[in-house]
This record gives sequence, structure tokens and C-alpha cells, in this order.
Amino acid sequence: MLTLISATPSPYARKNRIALIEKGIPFDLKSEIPWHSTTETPKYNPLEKLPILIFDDGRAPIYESWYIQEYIVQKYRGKGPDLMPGSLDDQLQVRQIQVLADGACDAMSLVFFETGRGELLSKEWLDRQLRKVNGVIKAMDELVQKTQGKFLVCDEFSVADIAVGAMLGMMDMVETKFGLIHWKEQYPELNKYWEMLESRDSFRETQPVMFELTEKVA
Ligand SMILES: N[C@@H](CCC(=O)N[C@@H](CS)C(=O)NCC(=O)O)C(=O)O
Repeated sequence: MLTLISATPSPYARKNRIALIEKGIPFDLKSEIPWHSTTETPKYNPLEKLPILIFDDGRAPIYESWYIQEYIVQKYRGKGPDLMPGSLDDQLQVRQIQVLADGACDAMSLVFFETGRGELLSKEWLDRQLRKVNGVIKAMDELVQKTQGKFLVCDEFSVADIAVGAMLGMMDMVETKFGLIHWKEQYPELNKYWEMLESRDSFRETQPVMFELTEKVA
């Protein structure tokens, strides 16, 4: 049995959870707060980050969400949906979309911690990160307009849609809780595409939930 170390708000872990559910691969979910001193992440990953996929047969654990997606796609080829198109050019496009979606999540994580710095908050740094987030959202809206709201690459559900869906899920959570960005009204077609993804069982079962940080992080 596989074990996935995850965190309830994590868009990165959510991608892996969605891929495993879509492919019908059973796994144990272990939810942690990676920012707390009790986290087990350093035991498995020197970068101290989750998600981490743990095997029960002594194989070394793997980490980094895109890498875990790659593992799921390659190792479980033929089980459930492919989640990756067949041609090299299409695969490269999928990976390029993943880079942007993950990058937007990285920038939003930096925003999250910057807003907690009180008087030390740097407006320049905050604006820089929010520019990246808004830039990716705009680029994804342009893509969705081009593909007319269908799946992003070859009109086949893939890890690119999972990455963008998880990223927008994070932005939705942030918009609701902190009001820092407003993308749904600005980009109605992107919102429609996101709602289409959110109606899948795998997305419904993995809704992000914010956790409470009780230890000082930054
Ligand atoms: N690039 C990584 C990012 C993972 C990441 O930032 N995970 C967060 C939780 S959402 C984490 O574990 N952070 C703890 C830390 O950075 O020390 C991935 O895609 O897996």
C-alpha cells in the first residue's frame, strides 16, 4: 500500500491525491502540518517539504509533486486514464503548463508568509509575488479561451488540468480567506473551466482546507 504525506490546504499534495484517485490506486493519506516541529517530512525529504510518497516494500520515498505525478503516470500506465497525451510535443506542453501552475502556487505561498510579517512586510516583495500569480492566472485564461473551455491539451484530461485545477483551488481558498486576489469575476471563462474540473469526484473529494499555524515560521 502507498502512503502519501499531505497537508489539507496543499495544492501540491492535492495534485497527487487527484491523480491517484483518478487512476483508482488505493493509498493511505497522512495529513501533516509541514511547518510544525512535529512534522515527519525531514525524515523522508531533506527539503522538508510534502507531498511525499512512501512505499511499503523498502523502496526509497519520493517527493516533489510533479515528480510524483510522473511516477504515477509512468508506473501505472494502462491503469485508469493515461493523464498524459501520447506525443512528445503534447507531453512537453503538459509539463510547461505544470511549471506555470506550480510556480503560481510557490509565489502565493511566499505571499502568505509575507503577509504574516507585520511591520517587516515588504510591499515590493508582496507586489512582485502577486504579479506572478496574476500573470499565470491571465495566461491560463488565455489558454482556456483558445481551447474553448475543454481540457487543456488534446482535449484529454491530463496532469496539466490537475495542476491548473489545484492551483485555482488554492487561489479560491486565498480569495475567500484573505481577499488578496480576485480572478473569478475577472476571468469568467477560466472560472467555468475550473467549475467543470471541480465537478469531478476526485476534485470534490480533495477540497483544500486551511490549517492553523501555531508555531512561528518566519
Ligand atoms: N515544489 C514542491 C513544493 C512543495 C511545498 O512547498 N510544500 C509545502 C506544503 S504545501 C511544504 O511542505 N512546505 C514546508 C517547507 O517549505 O519547509 C512540490 O511541488 O512538491
